[in-house]
Amino acid sequence: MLIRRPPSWHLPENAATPEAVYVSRREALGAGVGLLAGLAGFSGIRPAQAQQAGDPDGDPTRDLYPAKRNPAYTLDHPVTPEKVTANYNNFYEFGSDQMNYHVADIAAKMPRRPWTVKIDGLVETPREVGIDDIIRAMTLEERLYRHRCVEAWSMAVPWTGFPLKQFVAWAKPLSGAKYVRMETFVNPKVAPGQKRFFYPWPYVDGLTMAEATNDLAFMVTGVYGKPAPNQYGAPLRLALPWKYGFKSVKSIVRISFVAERPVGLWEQVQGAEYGFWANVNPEVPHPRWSQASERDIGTGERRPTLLYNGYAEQVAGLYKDLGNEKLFM
Ligand SMILES: Nc1nc2c(c(=O)[nH]1)N[C@H]1C(S)=C(S)[C@@H](COP(=O)(O)O)O[C@H]1N2
Ligand SMILES: [Mo]
Repeated sequence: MLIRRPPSWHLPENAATPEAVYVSRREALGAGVGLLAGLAGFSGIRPAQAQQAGDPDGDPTRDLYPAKRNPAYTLDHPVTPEKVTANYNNFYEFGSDQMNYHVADIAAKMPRRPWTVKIDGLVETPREVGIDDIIRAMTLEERLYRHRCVEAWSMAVPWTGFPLKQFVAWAKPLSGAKYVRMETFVNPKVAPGQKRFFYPWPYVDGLTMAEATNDLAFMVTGVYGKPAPNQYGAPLRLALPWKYGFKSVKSIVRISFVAERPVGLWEQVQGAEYGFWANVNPEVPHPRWSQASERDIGTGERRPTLLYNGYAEQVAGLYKDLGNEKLFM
């Protein structure tokens, strides 16, 4: 018999998790790091997995790191330590929030190569390109970005990658293209979360062409000055720092230029709570929790949420004429 448990997607962790578990998770991320480091090897070195296909140290683009930092992108608070962000991941293909500890280790087993990206839809020449050919055709740079999850936690990360607008120009979309749709791989053999049929895999999301060609839209290949470990969405993920994190698709295998607005995975699952625009706004609460403040997963501090996650100057203009749209969910 199938026992159906209600899915607990995107619950704020203090509501979703019994207090005891919540507290011990915090301890593990803070005081307990030393102990866990001995067991699992924080800092990216996991003895048991170092030789696996998912090891970022064996990445064929390793020579491109560290890339030059773009000084235009600064932060008003410190970068979150790698040992924290590397072990606090939202990546449902590899487990739900309640399994945060394991996401990194399960994801580490995913082979990083061969990896091809299908570029299709309204483009001059639809094609499939090897990830290394894409990365080497772009100019890598490092940017310090804030990241705000819809669950009201945040971090600040040194991503390496290339502007999405550089990729868009290279892909040569046709004039009918209005949106960019991005899709994650499907492989339940390496991604056990994809055996949970409740979710309409593959993970999909998208953005408008105007958003995609805004300077801030960034394709991530690396983090902390090296190729990104799998749990961050290797070998290619999106970063849209003014939007809730669920818009930033991980481990992308397909990028389509389309005329119709794509419906993201979260919008499909729960359209009343997760919309297309998903811009960060402290004044528009999620139906089940406030967005007025956020918790920094590095320091544990609470700080006020900023409109467009602090990037209003760069992106507010994109939304000037969209008064009737639900821009903040
Ligand atoms: N394919 C895929 N992409 C995804 C997700 C996911 O579950 N699957 N989670 C999203 C959410 S909700 C967030 S907050 C970020 C988390 O990125 P991080 O683990 O690097 O912090 O990835 C986003 N991209
Ligand atoms: Mo998120």
